[in-house]
Amino acid sequence: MSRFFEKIKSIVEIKREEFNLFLQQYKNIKIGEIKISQIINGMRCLKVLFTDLSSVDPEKGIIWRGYTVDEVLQKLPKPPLSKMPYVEAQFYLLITGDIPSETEVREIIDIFNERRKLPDYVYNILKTMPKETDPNIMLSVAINSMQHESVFAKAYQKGKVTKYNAWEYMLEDVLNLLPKISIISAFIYRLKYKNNMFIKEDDSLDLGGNFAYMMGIKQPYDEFLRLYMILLSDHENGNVSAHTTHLVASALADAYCSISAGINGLSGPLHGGAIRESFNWFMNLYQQKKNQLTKKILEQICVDMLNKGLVIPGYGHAVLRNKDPRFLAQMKFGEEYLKNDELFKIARLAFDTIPHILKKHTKIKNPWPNIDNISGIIHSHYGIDKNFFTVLFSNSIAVGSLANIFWDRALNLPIERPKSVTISQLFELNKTR
Ligand code: FAM
Repeated sequence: MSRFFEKIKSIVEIKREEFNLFLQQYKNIKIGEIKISQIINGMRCLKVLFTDLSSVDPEKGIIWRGYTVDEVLQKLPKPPLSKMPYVEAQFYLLITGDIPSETEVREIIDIFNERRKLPDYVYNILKTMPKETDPNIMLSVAINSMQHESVFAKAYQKGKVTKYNAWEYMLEDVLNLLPKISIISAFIYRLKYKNNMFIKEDDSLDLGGNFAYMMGIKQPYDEFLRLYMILLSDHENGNVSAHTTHLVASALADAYCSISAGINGLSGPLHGGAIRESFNWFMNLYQQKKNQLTKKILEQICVDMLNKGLVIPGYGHAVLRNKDPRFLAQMKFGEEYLKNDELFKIARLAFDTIPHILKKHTKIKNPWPNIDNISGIIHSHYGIDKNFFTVLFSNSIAVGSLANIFWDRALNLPIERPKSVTISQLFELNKTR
């Protein structure tokens, strides 16, 4: 039994007991009220989900297992000569709750390297898909195609899964699947954009380093991939993709079905597509104005957009009420490596200009740039096609979502089934108040 497995086993035993005691004691405590507007408006701010892996503080931003973005970037172990931590270290933190030592990260890297080989049929399926297929859909199909390999699903069929051991089978699937996602993604990238010139993995590299290497993109893109995959790994499990993964898994579906559903959840322009929207906006500004764009012109463009009722892409947030530290971390990377990139210069100008304008519109609760603001500019600087951005998002959310569904099984969370209400029921409820 590996040291990692032993550690997880002991944490699960302790947490499970704590969780059950907590539930017994507090299950009838009320934690809030529900307004009709919240039911209609996407359940915004309703505290109805459970995760122990992270929470979003409106002022500090995302807190992973008690650590802020800056603390995680500072404390997690890093590859030699790297400024960004191992993605494997973030996975370890999310799944165990502890900052790993070098040795503990090494163990995860070795587990991932042993398990990342793809079955041949995955390559064949990808090669035979229509060339117009969206790369993120290709990723979802490839993951689904491996579903019959699920250790959890096979054990369930044989009647071996119980509420005490379900987590062990889920852990096997999570560890088998997570390292394969970047290998599939790199293959899709080369297939679609690089004339099918596939690059073989480098066993000496960590997940982020190998992903960039297999895409054929030079340093420091590996650094950005590590940063990006950590920053987007988990956001309190309530966004569309993470919540979908959790919802599907709640019916005791395996990790393959659950994460491919979550990845499909990234398709919409309001979630996974938001990076592209923001990138397109900056690109249009650049194409229309070239380097003639000044603070004054940009101000006027934004005022005109707001007067027309349009949203400024890459600004605002549903929960955060301060600058998103995930944006600031990417900005810092940009300041170091993209200073002369024309789009980055526009994004910099926008950061100095737009918040002041948005602040004048009191209905806009957060005038600051969000996570999606400059990610596309940085990926594109290293040659990534904008249609591939969502695949990179999928790789990132897989880290947190798979850790989350492992804990769903460890804590025996039940199938999710909220109750719906009709307009007439809402009328009736209102009459009785
Ligand atoms: N530009 C113009 N108006 C904005 C705005 C922006 N960037 N952000 C918010 N508003 C408006 C919003 O449309 C709403 O207007 P109405 O009352 O007329 O409908 C009002 O301000 C109040 O909105 P809010 O409470 O501050 O934000 P929401 O929780 O409703 O929405 C966002 C949050 C992120 C959807 C919204 O800020 C937005 O549309 N931003 C631009 C698109 C974007 O960058 N999306 C990526 C978000 C990213 F974090 C992600 O989840 N992937």
